[in-house]
Amino acid sequence: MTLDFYTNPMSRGQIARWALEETGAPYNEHIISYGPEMKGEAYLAINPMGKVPALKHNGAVVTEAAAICAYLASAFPQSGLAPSAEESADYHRWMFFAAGPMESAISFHSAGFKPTKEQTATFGFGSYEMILDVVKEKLSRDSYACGERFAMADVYLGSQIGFGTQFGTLPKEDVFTAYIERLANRDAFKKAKARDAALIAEMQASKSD
Ligand SMILES: N[C@@H](CCC(=O)N[C@@H](CS)C(=O)NCC(=O)O)C(=O)O
Repeated sequence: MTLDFYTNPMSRGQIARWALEETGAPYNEHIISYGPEMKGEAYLAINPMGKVPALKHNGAVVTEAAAICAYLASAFPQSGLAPSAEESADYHRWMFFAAGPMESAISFHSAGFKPTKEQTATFGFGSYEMILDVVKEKLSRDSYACGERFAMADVYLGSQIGFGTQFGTLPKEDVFTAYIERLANRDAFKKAKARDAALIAEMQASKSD
């Protein structure tokens, strides 16, 4: 079994690292720097988008942080993070919601774009306000994406909410803070974040040398 993880600590690679740590599977880490290395021939052969994260498992490449989360949950069923039959609807619904409409709404909103009433009907994300209401209502009803049990969908949904509240692209509502606190208690979360923080510190130290 070979598991190669391509990332930069200051990226959505943090989501994939958390997912990897949740599986407990050993992996080889490849730090890809922004700029020429990420846009160079060798890395483009792995991800033609020239973006991180990417994963190579036994030779097969998976890109897109959400797809990496979902892939890992099914590739390592012993981690118990794939959904049961009863959880499957919620799992897929919230994973895709977070990766598609929610991410688009946050990006457009933070870029200052406000869709017209007509555009909210044709844009898949509707509007930032709609997304916010829907996800707040969900998390005031349930502790996790699939109800009362943590699943891999929470790595992705929780990361969107965590980054959003951290960078100010989502409001620091109590319902979000409480969800993030539940997730941040996980050993895999702590291990993943500690590794990325150490790499960021190393990068910053080498810049100031
Ligand atoms: N949709 C992709 C987005 C990946 C992405 O945009 N990664 C950024 C870092 S967070 C990146 O690699 N940017 C470098 C670039 O485009 O040059 C995912 O979810 O994995």
